[in-house]
Amino acid sequence: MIVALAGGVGGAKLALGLARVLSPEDYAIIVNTADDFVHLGLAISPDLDTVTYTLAGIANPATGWGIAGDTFGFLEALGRLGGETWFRLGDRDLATHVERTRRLAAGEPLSTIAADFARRLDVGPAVIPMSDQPVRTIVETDEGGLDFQDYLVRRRAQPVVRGFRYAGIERARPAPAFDRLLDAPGVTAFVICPSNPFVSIDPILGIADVRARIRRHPAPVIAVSPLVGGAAVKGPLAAMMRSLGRPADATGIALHYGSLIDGIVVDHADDALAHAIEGPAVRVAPTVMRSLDDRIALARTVLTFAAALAGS
Ligand code: FO1
Repeated sequence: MIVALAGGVGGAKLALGLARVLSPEDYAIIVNTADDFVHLGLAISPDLDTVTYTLAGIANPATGWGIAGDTFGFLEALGRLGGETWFRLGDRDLATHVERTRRLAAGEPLSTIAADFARRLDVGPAVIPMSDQPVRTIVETDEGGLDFQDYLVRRRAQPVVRGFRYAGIERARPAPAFDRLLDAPGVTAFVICPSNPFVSIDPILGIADVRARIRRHPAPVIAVSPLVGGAAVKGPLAAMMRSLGRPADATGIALHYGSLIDGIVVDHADDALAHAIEGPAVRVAPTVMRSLDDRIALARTVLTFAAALAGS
């Protein structure tokens, strides 16, 4: 059983590659929910939807989020009424948010809804939110604390980042299916997908004693660096690392995860950095995923690396 930890667009690419090489019953994706927010009165879970749509093969290929070919009639009509249109909700995507909001209000746990949506979209592997309790990333910036989507989308990640808070994380517990996997002897590897460590992976690791339980589990932990050649493949990560005084490259990622990881996969562009990484084993391989074949090749690299570390 392979357990992947993923956030949004970057993580979803490797999550798809793994889905192509693993049988569904041997694979689960734990998804960050600290990007979630209530917008227009709707419960929005961007990373859950990005992973689910990507594995269902319906994600917008240009953005990685939202539904391919979606229309925006609702948003146009909302704009005419003076409503908030900065967060672009497509008409088909809207159905997900409306139905999730209804089922949450009826008292259903987020993980039950996520599992049902994945099943209805013919997604084989388990798509599991990190927690059924709300956790919200607050980005501390030079303008004060900003809700995550405000920072990333409305402000286009312009404010300078000073730190992060995860509101509600003290009360959060791993979702039941995640909790079971943390103790499952059948788990043979944990894969930290190339998502932003601060806003996509740390919220998952920061829940209760998740980090300690992963560390204690005998399965190897493999991370794929989301930074290639000192730049983030997607999103504001390199700028975040710099404003936090961290090396904005794969060595900074290895330092960030520290003793949690047994191995890290870095791109050929960072071959010269490989020797500077102390602690985890390093595998140099193509990590930029442009095509489906790239996603599958990286998945195979990760699984081969994990097997080698498990055997050692
Ligand atoms: N990201 C944007 O940069 N602009 C948007 O208008 C936007 C809308 C959106 C709608 C639904 C959804 O599931 C995701 C959406 N995202 C948008 C992406 C989202 O903000 C980020 O991908 C995650 O929160 C970070 O991984």
